[in-house]
Parts: sequence; C-alpha cells; structure tokens
Amino acid sequence: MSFETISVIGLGYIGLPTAAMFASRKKKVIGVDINQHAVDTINRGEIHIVEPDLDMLVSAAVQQEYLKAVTVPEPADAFLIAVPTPFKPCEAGDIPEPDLSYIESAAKAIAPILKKGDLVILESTSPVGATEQMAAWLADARKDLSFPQTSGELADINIAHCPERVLPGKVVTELVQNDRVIGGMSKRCSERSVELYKTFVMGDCVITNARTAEMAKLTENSSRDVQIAFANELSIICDELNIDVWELISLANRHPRVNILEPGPGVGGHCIAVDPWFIVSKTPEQAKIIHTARRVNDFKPDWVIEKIKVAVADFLSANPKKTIKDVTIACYGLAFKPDIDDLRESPAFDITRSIAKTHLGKVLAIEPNITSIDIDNVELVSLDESLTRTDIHVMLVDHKQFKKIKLNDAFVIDTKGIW
Ligand code: SAJ
Repeated sequence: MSFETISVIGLGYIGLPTAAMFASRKKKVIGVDINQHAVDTINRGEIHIVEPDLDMLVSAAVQQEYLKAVTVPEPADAFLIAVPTPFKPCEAGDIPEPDLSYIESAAKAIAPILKKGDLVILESTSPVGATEQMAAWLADARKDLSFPQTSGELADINIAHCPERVLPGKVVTELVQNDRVIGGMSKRCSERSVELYKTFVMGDCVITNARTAEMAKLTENSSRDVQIAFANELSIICDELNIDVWELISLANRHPRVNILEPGPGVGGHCIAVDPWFIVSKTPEQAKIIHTARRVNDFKPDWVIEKIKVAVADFLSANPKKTIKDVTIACYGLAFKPDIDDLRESPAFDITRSIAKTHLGKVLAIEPNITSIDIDNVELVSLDESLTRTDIHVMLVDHKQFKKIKLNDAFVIDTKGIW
C-alpha cells in the first residue's frame, strides 16, 4: 500500500522542511502544530523560521495545494512525529532528565485517527526506549488495533524510529542527501519506513532496530560534543600557557590522523548541548567521558565571562580617567552558530545576557540575523555603529559579516579566532 497522505506532527526546524520535501514530491501532506501563528504563516505560503531555500519550497507546496497546516491531526497513511524532546526542570549540577511529554501529547493526539495499515515514525531525538514508550501510549489508547510490541510483523500499525540528522543551515540539501538510520520495531516496520523515506531521500536508508537507531543519533551528537570539549579545553590550556590555540590546532591538524574541531564560547543549539544528557541520565555510572565533555562545554561561557571582566579591568587601568559606566562592551553574534537566527541554547546569547546583568556601562549586541531582542540593558545595533562606539569587542559567533572586518583593537576577546 502506498502512502497517499502523510502527516507531520510538529512544524519546527525539522518537521516543516520534511513536510515540504514530501509535498515537493507531490504527496498530500498535512502538517500539524499547536502553534496557531506557525500554522497561519505556513498556510500563507510563508515560513516562521530561517532556513536557506525553505521559503521557496513551502511557498510552492502551499500554492500547489500539496501542503496544508492544521492544529488538530487529520487521518493519514503515515505520521511523522517531529516534536521537541527538552529536559525536565532540574537543579544546577544535576543530570538533566529528558521530558517526553511532547511525544506523549503527539501520540495521544494521533491515536484516535489511526487506522489499520498506518505507519507511525518518531523522528524526534529521543532517549533509548522512547519509541517503545510511544508504542505503549498508542496501544493503550487504541485497544482495537494491534501494535508491533505484541503482534510483530502482523501488527495493524507499524512503528519506527528514524532520527533526523540534518544540519541547521543545510537542512534542505541534507534531508535529501544524508543516509537515514531506520529503526523499525519489526522488519516490516523498517521496510515500510524505507518505502516512505525513499520518496525523497537519495542517501542510503540503513535498517536497524528502534533502540539502536535511538542510540545512533545520540552517539553522533555526543561524539561531536566530546570532540568540541577537547578543543574548548585546549583553548583554556593555551590561554594559561600563552599559546595561540588556533595556530596550535592548525599545526596539529596537519597530522594525517588528527582532526581537532574548533573552540568557541561554548556549545549551543537544541541538539549537541542536549542529546548527550540522554545517554548520561540513562547510564550515569558508565557515561564518564560524555558527562565530563558536557561539563567542559557548559563551563566555557563562564570562562568567557571572566575574560570579559578582566578586559574591563585592564581597560580601566589603561584609561584611568574613565569609570566603569563609561565602558561600552559589544557582543558580536547571539545565535548558537554562524549564519543562522536560532538563539536556542545559545552560549553567545547567555554570555551577552549575563554581562548585561552585571555591567554598569553600555552593552551592545550585533546580530545580523535578527531584527529585535529582548534582553534588559542590551541595545541591538549595526556592525558599523558598534565599531565606532565600543571599548571592548567580544567576538562570539563567526557570522560571515564579521569575518569581513579586521579589528586591531587592544581590547578584543575573540572566542572564534577570526580577528
Ligand atoms: N561548535 C563548536 N566547534 C565546532 C563545531 C561546532 O564550538 O568545531 C559549536 C557550534 O558553534 C554550536 C554547537 O557546537 O554552538 C553545535 O553546532 P553544530 O554545527 O556542530 O551542530 P548542530 O547542533 O547545528 O547540528 C547537530 C548536527 N550533528 C552532528 O553534526 C553530529 C546535525 O547533523 C544534527 O542533525 C543536529 O545536531 C540535530 O538535530 O541533532
């Protein structure tokens, strides 16, 4: 049975491009989101997030009536769940626990409209066991249908975990080109999922089970987190030893089997700074390096804040007639990485907010990808304006606009090594 109608639950950074991609292959797609503003925006053929080329894709899909957005799920042949999996609130220093409530709500919202033969795919990055949990919620709500946890290959409903692995900023290309890990709860679940993704995926669709697929996704992001932690630790060591970490890394990377990543102000985004905790919270005794890497990367913004405070003190020593109220600090970049508008879990944003809370002088922010900010005591200004008004320049995100300028000012804190 082919998939005539596909529903994507959660129209965010992953769900919306995925929905648009199916629609671009002339599938009827029903996007579902609880955010009325997002739904209205999409139905006008516009987008509520910044992602290269997505606007054209969505606009064409809506115009040709292959994509519509709604707030309440409607029947479909396949449901892809792409909702957030944040943490539960916890005390500082505790190991954060994943919050599966969005998955639970999505499962409960689609349960009443499921019919025999439907496929349900969990795309959200999830702790090991989440797909089985989702299957249990669905089975609980629909006692008239059979599910793979009890009926295996013969189940009425097929269920799989197929984690998204696309890079923000390159989503449209990577959705098509990347290989997919397909973790079905049975062989049939996997085969049906491959059939669905082959609608637009050019990469390989590699079959495994749901738990391994969950762990594969967490492993990819934890691997990157550990490697960035190594770079961040090197940057702190080099600062202590008065060595240029960027030169050091470029030298070490000339070795054929060494490939050190880049240090920065910390690790942000909703993925790499989050997903390793899903492993640590499940296996705290075993996950030692993964845990330490998280702590190293989470400490880096505090280290940068201390550097800024030292720079302010140095500036005042060099300018004895000035008081702290005369010192203007500019923070270049607020997003969690270059050339995007996403401020979620952004170390640059946190550093700027923290400086603004304590600094008695002016704090400027330069973020070319957004038009307004809501941080007390922070003025969003243009690059040109900040260059003329600033005493202490703090480079936090290597946006393309910032790479074009050269700052030879004595009071520069460059966490990205571009000035
Ligand atoms: N960063 C560094 N140094 C580096 C590379 C990155 O400090 O050398 C920082 C970035 O500035 C940013 C954070 O790490 O704050 C994460 O950025 P990223 O570009 O490494 O990754 P994300 O979070 O945008 O996307 C990741 C990707 N995962 C991997 O590359 C293994 C993407 O493929 C996933 O789909 C995505 O997480 C996700 O949704 O899980």
